[in-house]
Amino acid sequence: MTTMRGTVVKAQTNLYEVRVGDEVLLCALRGRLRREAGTVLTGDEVEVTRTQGGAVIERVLPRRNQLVRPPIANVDRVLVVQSLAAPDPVPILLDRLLLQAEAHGLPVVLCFNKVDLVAGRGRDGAAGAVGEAVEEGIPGVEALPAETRRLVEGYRLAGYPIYLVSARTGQGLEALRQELRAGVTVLAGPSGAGKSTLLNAIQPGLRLQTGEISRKLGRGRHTTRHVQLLALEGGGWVADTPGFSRLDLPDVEPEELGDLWPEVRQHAPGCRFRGCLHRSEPGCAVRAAVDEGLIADWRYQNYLVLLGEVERRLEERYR
Ligand SMILES: Nc1nc2c(ncn2[C@@H]2O[C@H](COP(=O)(O)OP(=O)(O)O)[C@@H](O)[C@H]2O)c(=O)[nH]1
Ligand SMILES: [Mg+2]
Ligand SMILES: [Zn+2]
Repeated sequence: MTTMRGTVVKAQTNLYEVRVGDEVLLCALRGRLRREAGTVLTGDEVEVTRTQGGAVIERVLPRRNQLVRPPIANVDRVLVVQSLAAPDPVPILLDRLLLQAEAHGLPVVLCFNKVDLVAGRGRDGAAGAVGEAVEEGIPGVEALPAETRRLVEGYRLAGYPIYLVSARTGQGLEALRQELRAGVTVLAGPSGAGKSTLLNAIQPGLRLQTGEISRKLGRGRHTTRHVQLLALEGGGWVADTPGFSRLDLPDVEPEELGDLWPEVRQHAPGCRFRGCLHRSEPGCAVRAAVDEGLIADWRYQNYLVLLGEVERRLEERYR
């Protein structure tokens, strides 16, 4: 009996769509896999064999990572979508969302949407060539209002790949398509940021299930949500359900918070003391980096706010 290797693109109750090469097989589970729920997730790499009636999943290969909401395995990146206006970005909420992604060990791509609503209000009054992947500097960023520029540059200093796009005008979408063309992408971001619109603009015909709808489903009698991977024409897959709607802090110790904060993580090895919280300790390389403008001051201030929150949570636990 030949064993084939495939990827689960849709998990239903005891029935799975598995992509094997160019084919999608509807598979049942081999008996021993059937005993507990969640043994097979969308995104799982599996071994399947054909049977008289169809095909069965024989084995699930080890997962690289996994999310609970939505239930999905082997995610390659989280595309965090944040609108530059309507709704306005709230940086510390975005920072909390990024912490969730970091805590799951997932690479983040940051997408600022609705650039059409703010471009042209910057210093020189003209929209520049926004939409390039940002590596050195941010093309077009000078066309943005100063406050938006500070926001975007803070995350650039953090090291996140950044895309400035408009799902409405199509600005910047081609570069974003390129970024998503391999592997599995899960979207995240506040309601109203434009996740559904963006995905439909990237590939007309795709329909991202909105956060609103999935929350309603989640409250219903059958709380199991069936997440599906949608194939992008240029390659790559995107989950049809956004993730990370909760903004609670990951369960970390105070001295671990910096590990989840890329620009703190980058500079912390230079601190004089191990376990430095980067607050007021002498010889702190993170504070030095803030003073030198290598870390955005507002990002550092948000780090301190969330550090305080982690500490308070710890105190309450021992009270
Ligand atoms: N001006 C503008 N509006 C947008 C853009 N993208 C989405 N929208 C609008 O923002 C609202 C929320 O979009 P939606 O895709 O439902 O957001 P989601 O909750 O993140 O899925 C809708 O009214 C969209 O038409 C954009 O690039 N520019
Ligand atoms: Mg939506
Ligand atoms: Zn330090």
